[in-house]
Amino acid sequence: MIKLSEMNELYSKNGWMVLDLTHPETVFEARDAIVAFLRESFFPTLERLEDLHGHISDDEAYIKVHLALNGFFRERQFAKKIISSELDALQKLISPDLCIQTNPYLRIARPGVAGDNIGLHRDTFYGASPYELSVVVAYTDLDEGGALRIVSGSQRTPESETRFHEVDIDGVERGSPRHLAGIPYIARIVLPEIANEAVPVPLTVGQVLIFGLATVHGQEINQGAGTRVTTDIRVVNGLAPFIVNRTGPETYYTPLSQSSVSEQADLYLQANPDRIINRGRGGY
Ligand SMILES: O=C(O)CCC(=O)C(=O)O
Ligand SMILES: [Fe+2]
Repeated sequence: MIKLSEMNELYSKNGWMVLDLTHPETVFEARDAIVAFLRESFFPTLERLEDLHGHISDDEAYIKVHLALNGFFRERQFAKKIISSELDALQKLISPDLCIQTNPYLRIARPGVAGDNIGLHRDTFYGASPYELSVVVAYTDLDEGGALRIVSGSQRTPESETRFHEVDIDGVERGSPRHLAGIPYIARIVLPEIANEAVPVPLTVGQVLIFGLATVHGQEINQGAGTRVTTDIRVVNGLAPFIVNRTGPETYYTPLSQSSVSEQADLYLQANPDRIINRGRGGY
């Protein structure tokens, strides 16, 4: 179990850390519900989520399963349950004022299928703020081959030195089902000399990987034996200055927690709108 002071130290040094959840049962419940849903809707003989790729016959079936699972995950509000159960640690790491991504993405990466991944990148390539964090929850154990990779300390490297090239992702059209399921149609991938510095971060179910969106991360291809099923849940300080604007719906973030000081300040500002100096929480 990692201590809070250690958590801050690791984050300051590397821009990421692995956390053992204090309530891993929220993740086990979500994992079991996902398996039950897949058995009922698609694959009656599925036993372990790791074996999902063996049941998916082709890309068309993959897309269907991916979209259905994304919908199921969102509808059941698993992200909110998991993050809420870990509120203490996250509030100490980030702030008592937190927002959570309203509709996080569920990733399914079959072993050996490059098109299931978005490659190594930092989300600031796409306009994310360096204040935002990704909390990656694993529903399958991920060994070195199946794990996401991270470039430690890359959050401090200027964008001008973090060069990327754009690649078309196979079978993903703008507005297509896969695009809507969280795969960009054009991926911005770091150049090989940066990708080569990335190290795998193995996870077991009950652990989460937390990284800032300026830290280079991702997976080029799942080289593990099993399917990778994860959700990356954005969490951000509710008072973060969104110096880097992101386009997108107003509802990208939902407020999750607030200090009483911020609550009272908000009430003051509601009563005195002329005093509002920035757009505040989740104000994309
Ligand atoms: O899980 C993945 O494949 C990508 C996750 C990611 O890029 C993120 O959390 O920002
Ligand atoms: Fe990312």
